[in-house]
Amino acid sequence: MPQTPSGTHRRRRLSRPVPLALAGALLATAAVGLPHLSSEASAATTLRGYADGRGVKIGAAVGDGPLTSDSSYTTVLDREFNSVTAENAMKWDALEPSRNSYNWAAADRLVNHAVAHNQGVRGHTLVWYAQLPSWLKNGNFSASELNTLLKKHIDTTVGRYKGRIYAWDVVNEAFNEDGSMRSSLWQDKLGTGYIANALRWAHAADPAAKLYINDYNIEADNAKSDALYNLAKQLLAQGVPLHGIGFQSHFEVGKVPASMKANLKRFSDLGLEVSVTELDIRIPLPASSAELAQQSTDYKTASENCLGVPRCAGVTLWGVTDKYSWVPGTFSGYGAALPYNEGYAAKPAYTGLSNGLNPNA
Ligand code: 9MR
Repeated sequence: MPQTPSGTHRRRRLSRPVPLALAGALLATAAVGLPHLSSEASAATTLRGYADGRGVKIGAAVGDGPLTSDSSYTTVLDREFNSVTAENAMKWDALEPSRNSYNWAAADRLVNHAVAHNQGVRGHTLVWYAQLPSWLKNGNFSASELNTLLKKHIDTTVGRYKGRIYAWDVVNEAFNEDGSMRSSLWQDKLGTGYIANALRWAHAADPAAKLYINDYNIEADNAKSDALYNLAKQLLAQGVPLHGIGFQSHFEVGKVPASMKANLKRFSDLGLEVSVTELDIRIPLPASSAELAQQSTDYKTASENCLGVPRCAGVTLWGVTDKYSWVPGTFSGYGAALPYNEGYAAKPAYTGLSNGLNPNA
């Protein structure tokens, strides 16, 4: 279980003879610093403890609301996760709501929080069809203007966080289910070449960041993942700086695809990193105990499907707790998709995920 009592640990320290000033300092720390003591005490058996031990990331998408207002949330986030992704704060509509007027506050808050808690940051996302500011979406820009705007967006955003973001989802959700390219502002005006350009610009802005193409419903071997595989192969052959593929992994309980591990492996065999980037496993509500048990198995299987493949960089969940998950708002009648319930109790899914990360489980 993730909760670990910290009292014993503290009392033991204070029972040693210590100078008065130091004793006072320790008492003061004990009064305000309980989460720190408890995170140290439980480090080996937390999700992040297991992930650190394997040299991989266990991440969570973080909303600015809970980050700034819910201390139970940050306690779990900082104890259990060694990586964070901005759920919305680094999307174009959040960063540049009106043209040339930037709002970095929420994105900066997350990056600063991560640095303070020794967490890596995955950047999400630079080029997407959705969450574009209306000045951009409705601006009737020419192809050459759009190219300039996209380059500026990438230079500015990647440049700002240079050295502090270990991986960027450069291109998000570029494909249709049948493997054709999805119609978008970028695809329609610039053609598929926007993908290589975006990757090159991002690489110039931060040569150390791993650059990803990210999508959903590509976890199985299917028409969409085949199309992405072919594009990835082409980009690599052209020397385009593509370093990884992000498998979002928004699953329904009992439906982790049987071909997931083999499918991730074929990308890894190209020399690419693979990451699970947005894992959640939704259940029709109310969730039965059998479904919660199946969800636990699914979390274990999904995480092992990545970690069992060479070059798996880690697993990120799309949230921490059912309290703030995007699932019920999008899939009517579904929810309970994350390892913590709304009251921050660890669900069976926590144990499944933990066992998936623990090489000795
Ligand atoms: O979780 C995000 C939600 O708060 C936003 O309203 C939504 C807007 O499109 O985006 C959600 O995050 C998405 C992510 O950026 C890309 N993959 C799918 C995620 C869930 O919709």
